Amino acid sequence: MKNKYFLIILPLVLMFSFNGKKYDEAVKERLSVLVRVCLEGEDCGVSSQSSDMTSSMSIVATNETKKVELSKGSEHVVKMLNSGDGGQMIFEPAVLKVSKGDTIHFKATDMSHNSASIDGMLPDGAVAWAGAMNADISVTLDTEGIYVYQCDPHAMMAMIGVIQVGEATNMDAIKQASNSYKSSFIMNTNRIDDYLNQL
Ligand SMILES: [Cu+2]
Repeated sequence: MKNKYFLIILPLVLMFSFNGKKYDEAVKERLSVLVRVCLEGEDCGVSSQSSDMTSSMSIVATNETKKVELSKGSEHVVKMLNSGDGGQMIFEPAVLKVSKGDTIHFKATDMSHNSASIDGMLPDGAVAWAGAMNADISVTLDTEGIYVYQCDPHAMMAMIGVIQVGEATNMDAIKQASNSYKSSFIMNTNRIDDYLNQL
């Protein structure tokens, strides 16, 4: 009886030990291939990983939005243009940071534009404005917060501008209002987000 069990168990023990050995060898082979590739290959291991990280870091750095600095003086000029550095149908500069009580002079440099504040996109209690077509208009901003304005005939092309007076006290309200406002844009759809991100 003992011999019978032994004959059954022995092959099993041998089989397991053989398989175990085979498995260890297979792992060693795979490891040595990895080590060899990493040591001999030029585009392998730490160096390629670090260059990947460097390039992705530089992408992040270039995507970082440049913040607009406070404009000096108490009077600022914004041109209404058919074409500018930032694209077609554009206010220049489109993003301004000024001090409370400063005056903005909108200049009808190119034809067929105006400057008008947008309902719900200026600070509470701020005075709205609506310039005539092809007309310069000067606006004094006495209420702190963010103002978004547009050119009426080119609002759908996102011909808009943003002015921050003092602190950005109403940023949350402006961002919320911008969600429905920008849904009417048929081009330059990222403009309002881009502009607000510069503040
Ligand atoms: Cu316009």
